[in-house]
Amino acid sequence: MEKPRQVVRKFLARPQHEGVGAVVRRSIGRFELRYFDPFLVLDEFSVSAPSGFPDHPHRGFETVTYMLEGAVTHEDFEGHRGTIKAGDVQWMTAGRGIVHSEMPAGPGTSKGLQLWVNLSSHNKMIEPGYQEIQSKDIASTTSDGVTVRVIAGQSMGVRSPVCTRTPTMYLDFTVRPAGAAAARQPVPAAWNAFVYVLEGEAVFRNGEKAGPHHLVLLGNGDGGIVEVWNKSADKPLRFLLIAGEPIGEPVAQLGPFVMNTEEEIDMTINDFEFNVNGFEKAKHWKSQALVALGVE
Ligand code: FJE
Ligand code: FE
Repeated sequence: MEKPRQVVRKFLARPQHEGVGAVVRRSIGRFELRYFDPFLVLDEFSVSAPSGFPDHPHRGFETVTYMLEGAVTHEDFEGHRGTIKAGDVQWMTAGRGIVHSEMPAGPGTSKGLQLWVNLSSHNKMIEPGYQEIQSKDIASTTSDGVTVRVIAGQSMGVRSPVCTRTPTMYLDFTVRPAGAAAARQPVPAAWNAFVYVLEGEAVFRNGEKAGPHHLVLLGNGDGGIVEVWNKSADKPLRFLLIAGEPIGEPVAQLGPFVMNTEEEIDMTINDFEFNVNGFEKAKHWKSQALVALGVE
């Protein structure tokens, strides 16, 4: 019998302002949890028009946007454009450079999660790209009261088609109430792993509990499996289990630019300012979202 991973720390992600008029609950990436290798940021966002994340750059990592409610339209300086809705995921590789806008689409509030996954030094300057998967195409299965949607990696015999440059597991579990059902997931011993609760109450082996908006860091000394129970009589439990292989390199970050050294950050600021080395198309581009708002 393998030993389950222990709870190491628990954080409540409180709301803060980001972008333009948007609110995010940031867990990874805040002061107390600067970096959880290979993860740079985890934001649970909530945004309604005219607020959003207008034109901004990225370099050196990937952003994973998973929608819970409503929709977000993204546009970038290459002319790539699309809308992701509840249950859809966009896995974006910024690589050497992307400038894009991410704005809520339609009425009401759009909610979801955005995870920033770091890239190793030999992948930081790769060609940018997108993998978009609609809700209906996300692999899913149910067994013994546990349903999993596999965003990345594999679980309960199903596998995601997403290619992750940094080896990553991203699973969305729902555990039914009334029966003390549990999700059990093997995670490679060397990987860093955490649980983020979306709904209900997660119960861990040592009796530790976590409700919505809590991030639970799991220890890797024990390796083995992650075990999470739903002990509620009437409320479902929904949580994300995210894990990744640590990169183990120095991180130099300036907002949306993540490199290994300060020198590389200075070069990136220069590339962005002078529209070179991947930022050529930023020079004459403005999102339709900003054009519509009449922003000069
Ligand atoms: C960014 C501030 C930002 N979390 N969650 C600074 F707000 C952003 C940014 C986002 C973001 C976008 C979505 Cl759709 C969801 C987010 C931060 O765009 F990139 C920097 N540098
Ligand atoms: Fe962005």
